[in-house]
Amino acid sequence: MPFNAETQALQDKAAESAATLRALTGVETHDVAVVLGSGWVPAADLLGTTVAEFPNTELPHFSASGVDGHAGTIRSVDADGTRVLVFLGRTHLYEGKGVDAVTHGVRTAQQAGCRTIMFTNGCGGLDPEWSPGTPVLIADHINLTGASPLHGADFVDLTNLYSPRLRDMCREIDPTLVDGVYAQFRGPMYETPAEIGMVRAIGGTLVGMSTALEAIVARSVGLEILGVSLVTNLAAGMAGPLNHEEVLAAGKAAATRMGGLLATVIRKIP
Ligand code: 8IG
Repeated sequence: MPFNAETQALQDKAAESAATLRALTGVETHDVAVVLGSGWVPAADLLGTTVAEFPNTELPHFSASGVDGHAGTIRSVDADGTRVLVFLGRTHLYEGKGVDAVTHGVRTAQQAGCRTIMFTNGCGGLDPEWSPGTPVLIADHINLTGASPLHGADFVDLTNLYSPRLRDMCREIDPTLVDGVYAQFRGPMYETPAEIGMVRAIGGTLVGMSTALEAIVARSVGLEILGVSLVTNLAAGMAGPLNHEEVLAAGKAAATRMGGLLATVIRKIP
């Protein structure tokens, strides 16, 4: 895959990160990357046996990541022989570090050998039937950030961005899983009710602050993509104030269930 010069420079940095990853984990090639977003961290322990774990700042070109000043963590997991690269936490666009910081982990996963990447996130839902804790397979996205993570005249096709094959595998495991269309906003503010009205009008059913830009880069480097959202709240203007404890409990139970789903899908991927 020939990259333009600007993109190649980013790929080279990611190759340096991947080289240090190999040294720190002793794992020559990772197969599947998993990015765990808000509320998904309990899923990490269900994926397999932890081989190594360290702050992402141990790798060159990773910056300490934002939410509660916590550095993100990288974990190498052995899932019955499938080597899984788990990112616990991600860089968000609203942190102001730019699109390249947001997507560096994706490029690193590809340089580490991954052929598949699974994005998870916590988000708001526009379907009133989706109570807190409902998992939704991302079928497509709408990028409302006003940003692109690509550089130069890089005309990347985004049809079937979220792999129909991987979504089918998920539904074989859990037939109750429904599809959604994820609208990424820049954040960090939540939407206004009017903005949620706009999202509904243009066909979005999930709102969040991640994933779309990362998925674009994942496609541009040839990764097969799975996206799973955990609806943690109804979108703005759709409900009264939520019971925070209820939301947290629903999220935790769902994350455990979703950890099982991801663990099973990972083992099904050739
Ligand atoms: I959790 O309602 C979570 N993340 N943009 N809107 C946006 N991001 C979110 C939301 C939400 N809930």
